[in-house]
This record gives sequence, C-alpha cells and structure tokens, in this order.
Amino acid sequence: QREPNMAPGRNAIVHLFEWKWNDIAAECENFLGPMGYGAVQVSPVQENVIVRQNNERPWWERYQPISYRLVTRSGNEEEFRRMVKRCSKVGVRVYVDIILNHMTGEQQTAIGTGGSTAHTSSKDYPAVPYSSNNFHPTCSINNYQNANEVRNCELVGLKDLDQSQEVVREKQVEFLNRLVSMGVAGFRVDAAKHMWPEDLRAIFQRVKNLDESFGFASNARPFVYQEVIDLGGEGVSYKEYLDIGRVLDFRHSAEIGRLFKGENQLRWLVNWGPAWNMANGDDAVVFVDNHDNQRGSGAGGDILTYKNAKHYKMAVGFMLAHPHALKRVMSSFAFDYSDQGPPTTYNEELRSPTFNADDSCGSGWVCEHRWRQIYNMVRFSNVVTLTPLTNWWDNGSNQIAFCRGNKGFVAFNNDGYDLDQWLQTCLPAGVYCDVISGNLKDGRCLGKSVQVYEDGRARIILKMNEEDGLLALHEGSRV
Ligand code: AAO
Repeated sequence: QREPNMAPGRNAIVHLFEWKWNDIAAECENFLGPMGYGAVQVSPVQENVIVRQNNERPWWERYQPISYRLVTRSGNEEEFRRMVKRCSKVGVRVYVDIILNHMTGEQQTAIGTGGSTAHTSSKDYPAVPYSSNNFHPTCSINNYQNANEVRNCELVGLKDLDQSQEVVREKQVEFLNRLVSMGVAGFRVDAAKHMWPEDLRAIFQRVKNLDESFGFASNARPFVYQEVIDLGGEGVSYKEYLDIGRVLDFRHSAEIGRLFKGENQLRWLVNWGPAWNMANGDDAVVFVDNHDNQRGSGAGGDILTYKNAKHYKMAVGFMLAHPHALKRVMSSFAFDYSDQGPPTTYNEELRSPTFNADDSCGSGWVCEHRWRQIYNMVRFSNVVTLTPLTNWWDNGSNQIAFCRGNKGFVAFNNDGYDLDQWLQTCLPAGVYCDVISGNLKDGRCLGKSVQVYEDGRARIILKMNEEDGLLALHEGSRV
C-alpha cells in the first residue's frame, strides 16, 4: 500500500538509525513533532543474533534475526510500545524496518539479544520456531541476472526463508500484526528483491488494518516501502513490486549524488523525475543516502553523505524542495570504517545522543535531521505541499532556482563563482528570511534577509564561498 498514513501537512520520513526506543520517543516530542517530520523509520525491532568481531558489535548484527521477540539493543517490547504511543500523540508515525527474507548467517554459537539460541548450521531456530525445511536449500547468490537465484539462494550467506510455505507466512503475518496492534503505521521491507512478489503480496494482504485508536483513518492499510535495488540491467525489476507498495529508488540516490558532487550539471535537473529513468513519484520513496550506501555497500559509488556537508545539504535541500516523490532523511552515527558499530557505553549498550545549544547532536551521533539547513527544508516541503514547480531558472551551468506555487522559492549555486541575479520568487511582496543561513526567531531573521518587490522579483545572492550553497524563502519565513 502506497499511502504513507502521515498526519496532514507532514511529508518527510527520518531514519533514526540505531537509536534507542526511549530516545526516539523523546525525540518525537522534543524535535520531530514540532519540526514537522511526518514519520520515523526505526532500526529492526526483532531479536537479532549477537555478533562480535574484533572486540566490537558491528551495526549489521541487527539484520540477522534469531526470533520475532521484540528485544534488541534499542530496547524491549514495553519500551517499543511506549515509543509508538508517544510518537503518535505528537503526529509522528512509526515505520519499522522488517526482515522477512532470512534469519542469521552461520554462527558458531548463536545467542540473541533476548537470550534466544539457534543452531545455524542445521537451520534450527527454536524461538520462532523455524526448522531446516522452512528454508530454501543452501546456495549462494552470485548472478544478479538470474531472478531464481536472487530469490531462492542466500544473500551473503543468510539462511533464506521460503515464504511460499504457510507456516512461514503465518509466523510473519503474526509478527507484522503484532506491530500494527502497537500502532505502527508502515514497514520498510528489507531485501524485498530477494523474495518472490507473490509471496510478499500474500503476506501483506493478511496484515490487518491500522488501529484507529492511534488516529488513523478507518480501514487504513499499513504503508509498505520495499528495498529493491534496481539500477537497471538485472534479473529483478522494481516494477514487479509496485502493486504491493512503494519502492526505495536507488537511482535517485546515485543521480543526485553525481549532480551535487559536481559530476553533472545542475541545469539538467529541469526535468527531474521519471524522465531520468527513476520510478514515478507516487511509486517511490527517495533519499540521498541510506545506511548501506553511505558506507559504500549495496549500490554505492557517487553517494553524498554527511562527510561532504556542503554538497550533502544542497542535495537534501533539493530533494525536499522538489515535488518528486516521498522523501526520507538519513540520520547517522559518525563512522570511520564500514563495519563500525553505533556509539555505545562501556557495557555494550547503545549510547544516547546528547544535544548542543544549536540543536545539533554529540556523543557520536551526527543527527543530520537536526541540522538547521535540513530541518528548515523539511518545514519548507510541508509549506509547499501540493504546489507545482514553476519559474525554473538556470544559468546554463550549475546555478538554478525555482518556485513552488506562490509559497516557496529556492536557489542553488554549485558553480565556482558567485550567483547574483534578479529572479522571480513568485512570493507576495515583503521581506523574507533565508532559512538556510539562519532561523527566523521571535520575528528576527538570524540569516540573510531578502526583499521581494511588488513584481515578485528579488535580488538573490549566493556567493561561491558561503557556508551553504542554497537559499530558501517561504510563506512562513516572512519577517
Ligand atoms: C554480514 C557480513 C557478511 C556475512 C553475513 C552473514 O558482512 O560478510 O556473510 O553477515 O554472516 C547488512 C550488511 C551485511 C551483513 C548483513 C547481515 O550490509 O554486510 O552481512 O547485514 O548482518 C544487496 C541486497 C540488499 C542489501 C544489500 C546490502 O540486494 O537487500 O546487498 N541491503 C539490505 C540491508 C542491509 C543488510 C541486508 C539487506 C541483509 O539494507 O543493511 O545487510 O539483511 C548489487 C545488487 C544489490 C546488492 C548489491 C550488494 O548492487 O543490485 O541488490 O544489494 O549488489 O551486493 C553497482 C550496481 C548495483 C550493485 C552494486 C554493488 O552499483 O549497479 O546494482 O554495484 O555491486
């Protein structure tokens, strides 16, 4: 189902990668709700196997389920339940990253975050229970041209469940229904590409309607967005999954990275959307980076991340300013190498983020979603919802600008020289605060002020050496 079930006037998802449930609950109340975020994608909720590698716990242990009990380093079932309630109350939906494709990889001693055990070599998972005949025979995925192999063999050695079996479907539907009854609004489907669409369809058809007591419309269906990496030329196409829900569009991530890294000219963005061979807006969830490709795995390459902050903020700002598709903002922990786990305390528990006076995070958390340039563009995207993109302008190179109806205006400069132009902003006359360079606080603009004249035009200046390469004005930023 493609409808995200967000509260009116909201439209961005934030992925709080590896956060604890209690911290997410507080974040919903203190930040996500007030700032207009529509939903939070949380890390996998089901019990996972504990992996120790070079004396640390890699982040990816959470992608190796050992049971469907809700106990992980993010918290236990009670904490999860309370989080969903508290987030829902302040208008923020919760989407869960669900792993239906597989269980763990091969482990000498498999012990889970809730104490469950398994015998991985004999594919025995008593805490579900699953036994060897609930899995596909062992074989590895080498050839992505071959859809049978992609779906019936093991992704990086992870024991591959057979979702065509009624027993497997039953366990998985029960797991999803349990989440729905706790107020969860949707699911990010991990490794959807590695499951048969007809099996996924059968499973999601059996998931119940959303619980009205959490403020959902009656008969609302859970939102589904699926991880189907499709950059073309493989045996599996994202199109096979569109009648189940949306898909995560990896082409968007790759192209927007190239553009704002300066490997492609911004003027080409004039026809951004399906013309770029991306999925239709109504079919897609788009993002600049995700938890895999920000660390170079799962279709990486030209990906922009927090490590390249100026260009990253421009790319995220463009995504949020543009009408195309449903948007997801990444919120990372800082890392130096790809296996590195999240910030922890001395006893291996997840560490809570700390917050600085300027709203940014500390203690190892990057919190891109708390960067002024990003949360103000989330607000921008809420203000301009449903307005068309008009008055496209470019300089024939890497300076571009456009309006969203008569509610918002943005400009970008990725050229090695200043932008200084009289441009049509489409806004009513007045003084507007550029919410990228500073907040509008108690009626005072802490950033650049822009005078819009009677004819809607304004002198727009974005110098090449400014901290940020974009400028944004909107209805709500009028001084
Ligand atoms: C860990 C260890 C493994 C060990 C395993 C089992 O790292 O060494 O064998 O445990 O013990 C995460 C981590 C994995 C980790 C796993 C389990 O990333 O390293 O394995 O947890 O703990 C494919 C899948 C896609 C998947 C992606 C990573 O299609 O579903 O690989 N992403 C999700 C999650 C991810 C998670 C899992 C799935 C598993 O988001 O976090 O793994 O739950 C091609 C294909 C893609 C394929 C990539 C990578 O991409 O198209 O489908 O993604 O290859 O193999 C160009 C091409 C592009 C191509 C790309 C890379 O860009 O255009 O199509 O090159 O070749």
